Amino acid sequence: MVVILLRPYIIWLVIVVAVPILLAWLQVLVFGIHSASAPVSGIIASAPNGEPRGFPVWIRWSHFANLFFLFLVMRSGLSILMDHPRLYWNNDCTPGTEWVRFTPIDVPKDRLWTAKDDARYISPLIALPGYRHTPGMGRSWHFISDYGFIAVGVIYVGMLFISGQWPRLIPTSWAIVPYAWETFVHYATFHFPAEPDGYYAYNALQQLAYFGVVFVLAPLSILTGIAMSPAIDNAFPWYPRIFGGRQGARSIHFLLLCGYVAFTIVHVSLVFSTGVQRNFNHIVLGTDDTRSLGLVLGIAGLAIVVASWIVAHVVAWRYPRMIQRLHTMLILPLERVMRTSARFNPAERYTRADLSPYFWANGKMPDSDEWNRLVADDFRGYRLRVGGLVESPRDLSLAQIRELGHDEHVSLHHCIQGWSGIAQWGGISMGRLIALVKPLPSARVVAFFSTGEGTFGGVYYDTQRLEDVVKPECLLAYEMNDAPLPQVHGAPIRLRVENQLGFKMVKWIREIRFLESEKTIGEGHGGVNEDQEYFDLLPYI
Ligand SMILES: Nc1nc2c(c(=O)[nH]1)N[C@H]1C(S)=C(S)[C@@H](COP(=O)(O)O)O[C@H]1N2
Ligand SMILES: [Mo]
Repeated sequence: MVVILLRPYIIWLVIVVAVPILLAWLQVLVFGIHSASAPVSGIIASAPNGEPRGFPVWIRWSHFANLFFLFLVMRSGLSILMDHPRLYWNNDCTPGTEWVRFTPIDVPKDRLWTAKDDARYISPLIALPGYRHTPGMGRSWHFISDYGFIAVGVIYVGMLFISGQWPRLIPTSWAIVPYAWETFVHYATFHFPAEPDGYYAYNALQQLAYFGVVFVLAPLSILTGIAMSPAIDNAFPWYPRIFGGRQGARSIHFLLLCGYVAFTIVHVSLVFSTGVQRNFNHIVLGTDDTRSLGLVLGIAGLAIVVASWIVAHVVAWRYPRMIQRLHTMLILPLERVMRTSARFNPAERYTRADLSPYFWANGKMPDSDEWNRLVADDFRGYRLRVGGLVESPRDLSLAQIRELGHDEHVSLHHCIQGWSGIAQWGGISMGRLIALVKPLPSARVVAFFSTGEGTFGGVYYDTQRLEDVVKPECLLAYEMNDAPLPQVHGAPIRLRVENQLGFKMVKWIREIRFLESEKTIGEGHGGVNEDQEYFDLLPYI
């Protein structure tokens, strides 16, 4: 299966891996091997008194903490990835245009195939929490461990500079490039070089690899992660474009994961093949000797890491609400800024020239008698009930809604599963409805109830903060791509709220209710997905 998926890329893999090895062999055959030792880039971190310095306690603990969080990040990332197991370089996500996919399924053309139908099973052995359609829990874990990963990174890089140990990692001369090549030639042709004592200095290739992971891979992962956020992409449309759009960022985010995995494999192999006891003593005990204690404690540490995966998996399914709350709590300050600062108002700049030729549909089509009657008379009998904490409740027909006005925008849709698409949406801004029904001062939250059901049954509903629905580009849409809203996309009326993820945009709306709090409806978590699948209440990211 892997080979089948990789087939179009074999040529690239060959070029990237085989060509340098070939060149290395060629060089050795023609010029011979120069020296038996790997060139050190010339910098040996030393203390002010000239003593060489090894790994102080902060390096050792941040190494462990980084390992701990990075694995949680990678494993939860895999869960999210498999919820839309296709990667693209275009914003449209048209099936067939993906550059790689992790599903054997060709999207059927003769029937409705929703993005949720397309989600895959992933084993909890490799992903957190694993199983099917779990982006809520996957995201909670991903973000919770992100904070750990970022905090450790900030402390580590800060200490690197404060302690003066930065020349360990950061090259100070271009000479490192030819040195690194020489080292590579040694390894690639099995002339294993005598290593510098890694406790004090690295060989040039090693230094470049560590530099790359810390100063290229990690920051790029953070930046491409941010570029998938609906609120960021809408407020700063230039930002995701740096990475080729939201899907470009998503693809790069995945390639960076491959980078971490490749690095880990090589790093661990070399740790074990170049004096495992000594290497473990360096990073675990901070001593430069060959006792076995470091290895023993190191293996125990790795056991803790593996145990954390099992614990995280169990907690995810036993106490999902706790994880959802922890995620909410940690993200709260950031969310407040994104909701209240006008800097984060949607300001997308797309035109009709950008419209996606394909737009994934999601969710369960309604199938109730009420719905079937509505469809049978072409929605002439449709009434939108607007009530709750308002001065003048209304029952609006489709014609009356259209009379309220026409607002429109072209926007990039961000689904929590990972796909996106650009469409034009026409309808009335929520502002117009608010002017009509006049919410009472006590109204803080707006709930949207659908005719359709949630994935696990029950009414599909979701809620918005009042601050968000009065922002530009929050629409009750009755039109998509200049035509009446198609049934699969939410006819006759759906919500568009462009600074948030797709699941907040209730389709097939039958009722809008103004409330003091979301806690009084459903299970109290603010939406059917929030109740049943632990999605975030305010998904700006
Ligand atoms: N009633 C209802 N509304 C819904 C859903 C649903 O399942 N039922 N799915 C949501 C999700 S997850 C997304 S991404 C968008 C998808 O909108 P689309 O089907 O027009 O692409 O609708 C949202 N609104
Ligand atoms: Mo979605």
